[in-house]
Amino acid sequence: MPWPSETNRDTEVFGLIDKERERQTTGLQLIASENFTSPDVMEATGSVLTNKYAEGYPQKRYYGGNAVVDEIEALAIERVKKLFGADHANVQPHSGASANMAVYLGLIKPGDTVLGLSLDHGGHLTHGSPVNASGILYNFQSFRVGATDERLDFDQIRDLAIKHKPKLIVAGTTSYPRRLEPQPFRAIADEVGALMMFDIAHIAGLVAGGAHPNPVPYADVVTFTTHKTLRGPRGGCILTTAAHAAAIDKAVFPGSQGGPLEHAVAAKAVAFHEAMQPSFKEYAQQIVKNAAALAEALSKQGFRLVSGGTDTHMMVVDLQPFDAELTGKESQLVLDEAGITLNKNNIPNDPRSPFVTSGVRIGTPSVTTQGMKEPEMALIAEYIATTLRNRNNPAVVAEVRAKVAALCAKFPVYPKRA
Ligand code: DSN
Repeated sequence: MPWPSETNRDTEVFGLIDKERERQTTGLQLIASENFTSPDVMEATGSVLTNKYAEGYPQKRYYGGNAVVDEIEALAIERVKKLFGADHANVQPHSGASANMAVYLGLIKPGDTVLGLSLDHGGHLTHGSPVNASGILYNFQSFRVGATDERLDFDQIRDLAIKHKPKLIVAGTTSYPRRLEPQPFRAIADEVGALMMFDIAHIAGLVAGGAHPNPVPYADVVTFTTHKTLRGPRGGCILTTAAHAAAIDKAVFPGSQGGPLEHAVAAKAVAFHEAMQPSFKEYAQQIVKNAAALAEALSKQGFRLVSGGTDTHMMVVDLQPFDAELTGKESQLVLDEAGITLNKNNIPNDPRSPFVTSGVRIGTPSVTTQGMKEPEMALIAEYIATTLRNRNNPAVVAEVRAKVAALCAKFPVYPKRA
């Protein structure tokens, strides 16, 4: 039986995919949680492995025909253990949110107290937001960044830990631009008898490339996504000490997922291989250097950097000193017109709602993959500032759009199609 695509290809969807490819490669992609995966990662993602059911784990499957899949998943596990120095890995979580929920399911009980960073101060939805299952099922208590330095305040975290006696402390962030030292979290967890989970979704690539401290030796469990700085396929992963391996595996399957996405697992294995290459270290260092250069250039343009700057791949920009009327929402929209993609983001203690915001979040993983360096960061800051200063002047915005396209043309992401 032929597939309909042999005689009547779905030009509608493939036309739209081409359009999206054009958008991604002719504009500046500055969303801190995105990246460009390699052609090899995409090939594995689009492979025949999408056809296979493989509930269970290597050598313990519920379906036949998994000899090859077992080899692929075992390879992914061995590679990621080596990359991060972990005792045990589960490569099946479909996403970071699935990974985090599996950890809660495996290590604590509904109603148990957990300590995590508040979403509006840089935490993640799955770190106890009241609208997320984490906040609905567990008693999350939140810490916040310090009022003056906008950095994690370990005295406050310790006080809250002593007061609330959490079963689990969640370290990790989605819009916090500073280094996350694992030792102080471990010390507090030990003092109050809590387990410690470190969510390194954003910084996994920096950790793998040696550009950020590795929390694996300190944490009971480490979770991450594979598609951000790590530059793999969309998906999640959990690393654990041997003591928690069985509980975590059980919580992923059968606890919270069914059939694993083995095409994604294969693509994760490819990404782990790529992250083990010496060039990935250079990549990770350059992401951080680019972020520092961009932060400095933006501050020269009159923006304020939350916490004064960045040590990582991202920065949160307070728009208020640049223009008190300008919101994150408006900035995101007009920058989109100029071919500059980023996201609106609350700044700590933001007077505006999360739908409007007084800030934007900017990251350098994608532009660094393209090969851009410090000189291009200065241009990007200039393009952002010019667009925002002239947001009511479509001609200037169009001029910036043309400059952005010209810059991107000098740094092609994927080989040109014939
Ligand atoms: N959506 C991701 C981010 O942008 O940080 C977190 O899951």
